[in-house]
Amino acid sequence: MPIHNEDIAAHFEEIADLLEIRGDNPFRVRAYRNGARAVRALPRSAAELLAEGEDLTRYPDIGEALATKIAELVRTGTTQAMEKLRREIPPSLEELLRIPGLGPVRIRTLWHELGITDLDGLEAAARDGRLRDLPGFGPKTEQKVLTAIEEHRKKKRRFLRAVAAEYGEPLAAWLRGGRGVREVVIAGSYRRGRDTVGDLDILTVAPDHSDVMRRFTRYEEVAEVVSQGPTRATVVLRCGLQVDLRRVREESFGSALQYFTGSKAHSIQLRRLAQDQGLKINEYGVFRDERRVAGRTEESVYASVGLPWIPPELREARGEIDAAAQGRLPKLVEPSDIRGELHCHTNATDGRASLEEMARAAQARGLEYLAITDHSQRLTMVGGLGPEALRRQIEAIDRLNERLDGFTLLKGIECDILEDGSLDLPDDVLAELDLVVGAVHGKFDLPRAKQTDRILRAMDHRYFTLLAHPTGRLIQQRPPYDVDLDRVIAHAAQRGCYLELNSQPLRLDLDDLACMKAREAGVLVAIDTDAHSPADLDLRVHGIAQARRGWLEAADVLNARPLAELRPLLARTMG
Ligand code: DGT
Ligand code: CA
Ligand code: CA
Repeated sequence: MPIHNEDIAAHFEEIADLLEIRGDNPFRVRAYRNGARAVRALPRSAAELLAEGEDLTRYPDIGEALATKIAELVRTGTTQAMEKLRREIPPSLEELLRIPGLGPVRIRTLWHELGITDLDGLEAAARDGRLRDLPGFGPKTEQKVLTAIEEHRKKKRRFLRAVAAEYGEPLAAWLRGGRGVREVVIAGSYRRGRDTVGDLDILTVAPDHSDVMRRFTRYEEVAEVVSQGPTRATVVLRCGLQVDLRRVREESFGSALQYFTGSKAHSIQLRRLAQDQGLKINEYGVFRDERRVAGRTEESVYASVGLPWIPPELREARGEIDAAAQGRLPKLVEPSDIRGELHCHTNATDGRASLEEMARAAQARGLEYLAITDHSQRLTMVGGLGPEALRRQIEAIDRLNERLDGFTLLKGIECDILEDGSLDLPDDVLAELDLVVGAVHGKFDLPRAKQTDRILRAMDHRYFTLLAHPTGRLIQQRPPYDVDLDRVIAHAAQRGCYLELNSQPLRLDLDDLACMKAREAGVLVAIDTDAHSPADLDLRVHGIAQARRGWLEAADVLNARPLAELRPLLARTMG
């Protein structure tokens, strides 16, 4: 059974959750959470690396203890630590952690005092009024718990795009090995580049006698076959991700791809346009009366109604059909347009590689420049830089730049925006930098007007260049802070500074709609990776997908500029 890095990370997180419920040592809990992060940051599958005899302790943040646990998990599918916890603690308790308002301490109380081990038990107890007398609870909490359970049950679990890719791409590759298979494409929201997906919709072209459908239902990671037939099947993978497979004929491939890529709203608009022209579009083809006039390729489907092919990321019924009809579809930004990186960390703070390692890694990826933007002093937990430490880094960068050939390190800082909108470092040291990336890392709960003023004030600072992760959202974990983003965008346009689209799979912040607004306002967006290790530089694909959903062209992207064009754009913000 193959084990993905995401499985290993989830295993460690589960251990951390269970340890917390048990009330274990916080350092041990943190060690497992850091372990999960270190595994997610690996450049390749841990199982493959081990099979090749690699020593995992060579990778950042992986010590002997963690490496041993990873090896045990890869070898046996579990760890003794987990098995021991599962004997002590009902694993169903973990789901209770997903209920807002219930932390490990309360869950332990529920378990010890009332013997509650799962959601049904909790719901029954709340309805019977048995929660209100527990220590740390009350009638209000009881009511909140009931509402939260209801919300939780309604929510269908969605998967981060990066996680869906980790499971979906190997499955697609496996299907490509089937007899006579000509095409395998993951369609649906995944192909449209959405930041989360509900399920995967895979389309294949293969002859009737192909084994592709059986290959699908017998894939080793399938936990449940929901339905199966000669042309369609649905399975659920062990990780919980549902996958639909449809086998179509070659002459229908384009129409089926168009149909199953969606979005539904886009396809409805397209079909309406077709109807006006006496055509009928469905998943089998484009028809005039009963005669098929198109459908083999997606291009032919769009051409049949007089449109150019529309990139999947745009298919959200946000004006793309009109734009296509009027010949003003954007020429969307591509990975190869990116010339440099404007936000990254080194081991001077919470990054895991040295200045030189980060520079070499960026250069190896074809970039022309890399801005070093470690954290500022306010973030004491990660050893944020004060003026002296920052000056030492500036000198180190100057020295390294003399040795680098055809590549330039830019001097920057990810400077905390304090509660009153001032910056976390004095002007005299900021003045020595090429750029200042401002970021909010605390006081997320300020009221809207205060939060907005705080950020606008920071942007007005004479050395402010770029606003990092402008809304602070963590997908499915933390909502954006309450801020008037329209005003932030308008202010950036007026002030002549820039906004970031952070490519970390959990952030993707700015999101697609905000990118559209930034573009309309003429604000350049930096598609950054916020890399904490060399491998993180590859996260940009996710940011690019989001940027494309936001209609961004290379001309709208700050770091699509070569260094010579970038320099004056940065200088303009620096005093
Ligand atoms: P998801 O899975 O929630 O992230 O979003 P999608 O867009 O992948 O939606 P899904 O999996 O329900 O369906 C895949 C595609 O199939 C969808 O994008 C468009 C197409 N589709 C599904 N149901 C309908 C429908 O009732 N009408 C039309 N025109 N298309 C549909
Ligand atoms: Ca889907
Ligand atoms: Ca589906």
